[in-house]
Amino acid sequence: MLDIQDRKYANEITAANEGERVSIAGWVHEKRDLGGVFFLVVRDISGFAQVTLIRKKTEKELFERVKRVPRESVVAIQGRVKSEQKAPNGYEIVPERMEVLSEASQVLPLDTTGKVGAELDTRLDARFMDLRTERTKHIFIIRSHVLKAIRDFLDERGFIELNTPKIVSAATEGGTALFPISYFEREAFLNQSPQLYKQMLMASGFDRVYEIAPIFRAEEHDTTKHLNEATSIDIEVAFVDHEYVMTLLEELVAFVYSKVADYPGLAKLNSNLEVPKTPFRRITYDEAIELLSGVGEEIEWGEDFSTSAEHTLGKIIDELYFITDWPSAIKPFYAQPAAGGTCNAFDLMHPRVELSSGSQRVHSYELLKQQIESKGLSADNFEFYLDAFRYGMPPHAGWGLGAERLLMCMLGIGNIREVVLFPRDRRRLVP
Ligand code: AMO
Repeated sequence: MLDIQDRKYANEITAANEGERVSIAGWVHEKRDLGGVFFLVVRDISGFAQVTLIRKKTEKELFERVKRVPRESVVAIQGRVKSEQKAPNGYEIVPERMEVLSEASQVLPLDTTGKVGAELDTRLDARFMDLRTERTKHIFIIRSHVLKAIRDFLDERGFIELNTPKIVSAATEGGTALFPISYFEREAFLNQSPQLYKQMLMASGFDRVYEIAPIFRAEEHDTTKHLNEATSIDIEVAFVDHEYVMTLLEELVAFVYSKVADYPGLAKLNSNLEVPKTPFRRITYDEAIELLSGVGEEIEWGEDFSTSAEHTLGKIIDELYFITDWPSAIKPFYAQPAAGGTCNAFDLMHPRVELSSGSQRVHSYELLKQQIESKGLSADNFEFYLDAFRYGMPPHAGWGLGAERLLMCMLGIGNIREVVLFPRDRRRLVP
């Protein structure tokens, strides 16, 4: 048995290792038979290594075994490094031994070289295999970099990362979009947002918190921008207003773009990523309506923007922007009311889709209770939350940013499902 624990990654070897004996392990990406010469391309997470066999020089048994090994089988190969300018990373491996660690079935669900395209559904059904393609692999490496950049940014600014429950008793974002679950003898729900909990934490003295966690929305949408299980990046900050958290949000988004722009694998995605300049443009809800009416799209005051209105605005503005001064009537009960029926809430928009919403929150117990009731909700269901406002609650503000929306927009990806490992939507519960 080859000592595969001592293997080298494809990108750890260079022409400078000429003559050294190395072991590599990975998947059989491609096989090319040129008669007298046979190339086997082995893929690992770092890239590709070319294994070259010359019929006249290679031991016959090894030559035949390598030739027969099905594509996508997992192999370990030991051999000598030889410099070869035309090969990936400038070297090839002249093999001495090969072990097939796991033989792949002959008919593959997908072509991992990306030469033969596949429908998104086919790719998602065989996601483990789709992740072997360069494009998909880089999407998820970028996703990891994005979440790390966000944590770095917030940690640097004194935030604490906390985790709130995902099994809850009450809705936060309006009553319809909840997944009920049976919780012993009671009914419970999967949480739509950490909203109530992150606000309760403001009464604890933890004055800068964040959470990166799943949110569950039972919306029946079958669109390219909705998931039933999404990842929300939520923050809440005490002793500040909505303006403060908007600045934080635009700086965070610009920072994340700049980190992704520096990632070499971005080239595999053909995205035209441009790092946005801060501050982002701000328009009020009224100004948005005016812009829309200028192009013949009519919105009534107090109505949310439709997808088509969002697209029209996106075309007109064509950069990241905030919509501010929303009517209280269409924002949740926790948004702080302001003059003229508006509230201190905002949405951060990408020209394609909404990325985030947030607000300054109501921190007065009486007003909050009143707002809950004025939305037709029962204050009794919110007792646990309201309690936190009775014994010293500072003013506070925060936002929720959709991780998948951010990724899809930043990378120019058409369908949100592409940036989730195993997406949950109206039709998809497996894999
Ligand atoms: P909201 O409901 O606007 O606000 O959600 C915040 C952000 O989460 C993302 N998002 C989704 N992404 C994919 N699929 C979905 N079904 C989905 N639903 C939401 C979006 C959205 O902008 N509690 C407030 C936030 C706050 O005020 O702090 C909230 O949840 O990117």
